[in-house]
Amino acid sequence: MKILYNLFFFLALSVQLYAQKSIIDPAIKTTKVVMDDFMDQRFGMFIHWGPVALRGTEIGWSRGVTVPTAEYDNLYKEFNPVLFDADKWAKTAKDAGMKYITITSKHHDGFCLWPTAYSTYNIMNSPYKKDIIAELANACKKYDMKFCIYFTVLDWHDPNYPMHISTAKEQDPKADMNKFVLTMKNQLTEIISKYHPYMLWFDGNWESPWKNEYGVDIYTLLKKLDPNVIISNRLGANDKHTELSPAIIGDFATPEQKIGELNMNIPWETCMTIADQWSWKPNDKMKTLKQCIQTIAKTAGGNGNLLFNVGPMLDGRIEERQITRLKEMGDWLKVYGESIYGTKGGPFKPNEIFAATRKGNKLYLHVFERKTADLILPSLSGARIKKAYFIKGGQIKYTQKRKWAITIQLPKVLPDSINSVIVLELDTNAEKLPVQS
Ligand code: H79
Repeated sequence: MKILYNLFFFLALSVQLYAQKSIIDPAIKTTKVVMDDFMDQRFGMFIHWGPVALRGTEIGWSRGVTVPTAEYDNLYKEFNPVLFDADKWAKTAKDAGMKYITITSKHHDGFCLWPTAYSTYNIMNSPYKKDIIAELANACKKYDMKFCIYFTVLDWHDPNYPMHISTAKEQDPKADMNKFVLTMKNQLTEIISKYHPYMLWFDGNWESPWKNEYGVDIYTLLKKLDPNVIISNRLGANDKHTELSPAIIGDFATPEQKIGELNMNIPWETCMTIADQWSWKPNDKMKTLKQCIQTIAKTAGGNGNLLFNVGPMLDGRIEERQITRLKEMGDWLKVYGESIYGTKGGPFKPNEIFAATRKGNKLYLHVFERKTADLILPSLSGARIKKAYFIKGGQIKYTQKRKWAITIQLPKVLPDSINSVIVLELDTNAEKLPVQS
């Protein structure tokens, strides 16, 4: 009896919890066709920018911490990036082999890079007075890049948002979340109708004022404005960034500053900085070319996209050493792009030695290091290799023996010191192979 009572209590509680969390109507969700197109792009540029570049500290987070709040909130009066050249940014991304650009329209500090009618804290009240978002949207069109917009749901600057600093412990009773959400909806309507973004990258869904119902409301509004706009999974209150399910609001998962795990079931995009900080920092420690290339290979190998971040300087330029690094990535992708774009990840989990991607009957092995003379792979569920060769570096010796386990004889020196890609042509569709644990 007691067990039955407990069971009843448990069920009643579960129903209540489930009922509390409204979910998105499946009929309005972004379609698989649209999501497959997004996932085929594989590589994009993230841009974090704003008046904070005048201090070189972290965007949003340094406000009221390393830069006094009043000082931070007045930086826009000096923000005059006269060397901003949207064309150059878009070309930099294009030359890096990137297929899309996502820029911060508004970060946690509340500053708007576009001329919004719903806040005076925007670019038109800086000495620069030009619509940065519009210029970049146009440059993206010219270079055939998809244009995407980042927008955070928390805003430490807006008096209607109840937290006014990152370290706030209590909510301001004078704030009004209904007004705040209305402003947000007006701004997002503006953004969609002015710039027609391919994707919206929401952030900042973890603070206490945010409620799941706001997220449902906003997702529903966005889908009315543009049924195909893609939406990141940071709109639901406290939803985990690395997860996606019908209970989570959004279309793709967003692991941050780490490569997502191999997952064939949900779309995901890792966002990661080229150096340490999201916004520009003088002498920030930049990743090596090896780290950059292996990051994109391991991300694609896990079946995800990579949104690689740069923070332009206060004068509007992206640092030359970063442009050079990005160009080096683009040069690698010019040779090896077929093993990244439009591929699926797996069937092996990426590790420190290699990652795998696949397309049609080809399995691509991205070899990072010659740890042993033979690279031994588990069997491919009965699939047989017909041909094996380096994309750049010629034929390769291999054996496929008992139960079809594979041994690849690596040359003494790998043809590419960063990532040598081997093509295994199979007698079957590599994309259908089950994931190997
Ligand atoms: O926009 C970028 C980040 O600013 C934003 N998401 C990406 C895309 C982000 N907001 N919050 N967080 C990420 C997580 C917060 C991390 C923190 Fe910290 C750790 C905040 C305080 C300690 C990092 C380290 C920021 C300041 C110190």
